[in-house]
Amino acid sequence: MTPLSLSPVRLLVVVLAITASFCKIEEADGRRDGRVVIGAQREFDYFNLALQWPGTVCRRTRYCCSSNACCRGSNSPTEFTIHGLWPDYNDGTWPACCKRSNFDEKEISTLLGALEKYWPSLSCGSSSTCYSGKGSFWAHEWEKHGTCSSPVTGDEYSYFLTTLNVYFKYNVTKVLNEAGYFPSNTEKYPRGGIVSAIQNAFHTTPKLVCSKGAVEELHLCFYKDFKLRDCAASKSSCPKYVSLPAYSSRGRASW
Ligand code: U2P
Repeated sequence: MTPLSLSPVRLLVVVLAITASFCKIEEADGRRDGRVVIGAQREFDYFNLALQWPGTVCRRTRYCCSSNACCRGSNSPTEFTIHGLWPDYNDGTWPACCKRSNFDEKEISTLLGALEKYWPSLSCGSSSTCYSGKGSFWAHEWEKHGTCSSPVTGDEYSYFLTTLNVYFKYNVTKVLNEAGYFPSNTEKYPRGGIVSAIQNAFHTTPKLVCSKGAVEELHLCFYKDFKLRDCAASKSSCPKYVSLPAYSSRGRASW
């Protein structure tokens, strides 16, 4: 029997398997609002370097584990760390899980020290990956975003190296500190002041993402040659005055 001449029963099994795999990917992505284009072949338009603010993310930590950088006590991160380098479309959607390329930590073994420090997981538990079930935060970012970036950033190693290099080139935490914005559990800062500080330093408009009035993420956007461009204008999730919480030790050890 040639692969194309399937019996009706076999055909049904194949259709069910394909449907199940798509459901799994959508579940892995955690979004069902139509903004994710799974397994997209169309090339993306720009990059979004998504940085997270540990002071805000770590406030949600309830239980601690060895993989959660929020649980490192005085060694926990106090600067913006990397969430991911995301390829995006200009229309506000983005591709995800573009190729079957399972994450292999060995490929980035020489980068692990830098990744632990600047691209740490800020939660416990495994993230969903596109095809291989659960994995590390890095596995998730590679399979979901790295495989779609690869026409520009190349293989797994190059994706992580490129992201680290872009992160080092644009030190957002330093810019904010120099403009007088420091982590604080009492101060509120004007959202416009934070945006202006980045605009003045990098001549680009970032996107701020907030959770309960606290800055949770800052996104810098790039053309595909890594020249800076403005992030797409959208309604900010941040109020007029925002906080930049200082890290305070959280969570109960459970490992
Ligand atoms: O915003 C919630 C989650 O959606 C994914 N996202 C968002 C904006 C964008 O341009 N691209 C994108 O992928 C992120 O998913 P994650 O990488 O965390 O799985 C973001 O957290």
